[in-house]
Parts: sequence; C-alpha cells; structure tokens
Amino acid sequence: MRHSPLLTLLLTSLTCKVYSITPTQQRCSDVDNPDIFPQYFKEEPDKCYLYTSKIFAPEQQTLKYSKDKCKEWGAQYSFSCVLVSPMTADKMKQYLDNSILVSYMRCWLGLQQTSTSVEPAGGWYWQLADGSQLSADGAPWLPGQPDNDGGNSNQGAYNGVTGITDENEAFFESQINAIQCEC
Ligand SMILES: [Ca+2]
Ligand SMILES: [Ca+2]
Repeated sequence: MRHSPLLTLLLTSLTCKVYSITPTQQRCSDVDNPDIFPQYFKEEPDKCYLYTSKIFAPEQQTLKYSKDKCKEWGAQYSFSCVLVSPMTADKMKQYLDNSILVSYMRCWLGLQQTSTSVEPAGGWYWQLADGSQLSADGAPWLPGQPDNDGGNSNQGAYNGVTGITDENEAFFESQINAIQCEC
C-alpha cells in the first residue's frame, strides 16, 4: 500500500516510539492497578515511576505510608522502589520536564538527615532502593534551604516550584498531597 509522505512520516514516528521502549519501560507500562499511574521517560531507560492516582487523599500524607506504598508497589510489580529522589539540578529538571514532579505536588522525597548531624546542612543522604545510602551533596535545595526551620526538619520534601526543602515530618504532613515512587 502507498501512503502519502506525511502519513508515512507519521507511521514511521509512531513505529519508532513503540519500538524504542525498553523492557523496564514495558514492565512499567504494564502496571495495571487503579491506585497507580505508572510513568517513564526517554532519558531514564531503566527507571519506572509509580505515582499515586489518589491525589489529595489524606490517608497518604504520612511519611511511613508513602514509604510503605513504594515498597508494596515495588514488591507487587517486581521493582525496587523508594521515594522519588531528584539528586541533582539536572535530574530535577528532567523530572519537571516529564511530569514526574508537577508544581502542584507536595510529596516526600527519599532524602533524610541523620539526627546527630550539624544543622542545618550536615548529614543529608539519599536512601537507595538496595538499602544503602548516598551522600546528598549537590541536592537541588531551594534557595535558603535546608534551614531546619521550626526544628527537627530532617526530612526532604518536594514543595512545588523547582526545588526541595527540609521539613519537620509532623508539621509538613498536612501539606502532602501525592506519592511518587522511583523504581
Ligand atoms: Ca534538620
Ligand atoms: Ca526548611
């Protein structure tokens, strides 16, 4: 069959899109669960992001609930998942460009501070899916953060806009409206 050049171009680009998906991305798109909106994007071929479909549901505001969901969803779909972890400004930009993080979202990050460290900037680390920890030097904090505001602000959160803040777990809970897991 002969197609017009425009249709041929369209079909070719569609075909390329379909066949450029990686096995991980395929498994990601196969996640079939009304509670989860699975996401992936081109620059992270081996990653799958599991985003709650229950935006603004109050029961998911605690840090423990968010962490448990990442574990539970990961186990269910054979991924190792942690709370979303935008480790650098470049990564943050990718997440914003691909709607992994969206300006109305407030969610916990896989970013924590050891309780014995020097405030406000000491001892921050990323919690990795294999249980290990990675120093959070170079994390894309918003200007003026971390500031240990209110005391015991030892947990990283995505606070909308383009960066991250340190938050007191108990005080910030009521602001949380989403869960984003990185697998
Ligand atoms: Ca702190
Ligand atoms: Ca803060």
